[in-house]
Amino acid sequence: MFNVGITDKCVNELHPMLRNIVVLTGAGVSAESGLRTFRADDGLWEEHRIEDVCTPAAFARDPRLVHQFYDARRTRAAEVEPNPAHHALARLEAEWEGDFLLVTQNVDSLHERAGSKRLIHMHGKLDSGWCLACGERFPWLGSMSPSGNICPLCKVEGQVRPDIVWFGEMPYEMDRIEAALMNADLFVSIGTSGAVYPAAGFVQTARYCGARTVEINLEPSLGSVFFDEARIGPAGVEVPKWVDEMLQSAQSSPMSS
Ligand code: BV8
Repeated sequence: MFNVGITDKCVNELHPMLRNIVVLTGAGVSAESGLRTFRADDGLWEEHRIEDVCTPAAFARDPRLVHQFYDARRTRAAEVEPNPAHHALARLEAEWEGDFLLVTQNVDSLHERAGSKRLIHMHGKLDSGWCLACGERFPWLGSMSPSGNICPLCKVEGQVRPDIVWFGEMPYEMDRIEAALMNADLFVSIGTSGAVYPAAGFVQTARYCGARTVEINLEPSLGSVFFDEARIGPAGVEVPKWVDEMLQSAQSSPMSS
């Protein structure tokens, strides 16, 4: 592990003030579960152009191609299991006395399958559908391709789209996320390249509002300069270690109410 800046001693010293935690995750936290990231050599964007599969214009132009892209990811996501990083974050949420919010850019459901509850999918979910005829959203399993694409509520055919935030679309629950960032004592970013906004700007907002900022990633992200501490290594190894440290130091100096 390569640890820049804060030593364990400082963490313990500072800990009494670290009540409110916001954690942001990206594709890197699900990589060890067997889900591809976007920008790695074998990443999703190697085979698919964002313009063809991840914009409203792409869906209007060729819904069949977009459904194929998300049907394949929905099938794959159902085949894999949460890894130690997902489980460690669920444990931190369950045992942390202060405020805790997990914001994920991921559309897989590995966080909630590991037990996370205080969770926001800011870019949507694979196992959710959105009917453009009646505007409703609902759980969706399996293929969304034209043949079986019937809204379970209004019964209109062919108007259900993936409930995913595409480029140019507003991410979900931005107000709740902004409020948590402004109230955070600690902001931790895990497994994300920091390439896409507004998520890539969260570290600056948190930092500006006085939070300590930590990055856990396989390599420094594009926003690494904004982090007080970088823990470089696989999330499945580094996140459980970091969570153990946080919970141990919480025990050694319980939070004043
Ligand atoms: C919007 C869902 C209006 C789909 C996604 C400001 C400046 C410039 C551009 C913009 C700007 N503001 C907005 C834009 C435009 C655009 C944008 O940011 N473009 C980029 C390309 C420059 N943003 C938008 O369009 C956004 N919408 O702006 O609306 C608005 C918004 C707010 C307020 C007012 C108006 C919407 C963007 C959302 C698009 N949808 N995903 C899907 O999943 O198919 S984005 C997608 O890419 C992800 O969700 C994520 O957000 C993003 C980056 O992916 P990562 O998760 O970080 O994955 P990546 O592969 O890149 O990196 C993986 C990392 O993990 C690497 O660093 C690697 O080292 C590490 N890693 C790998 N293995 C491991 C590991 N780490 C630890 N352990 C391991 N084992």
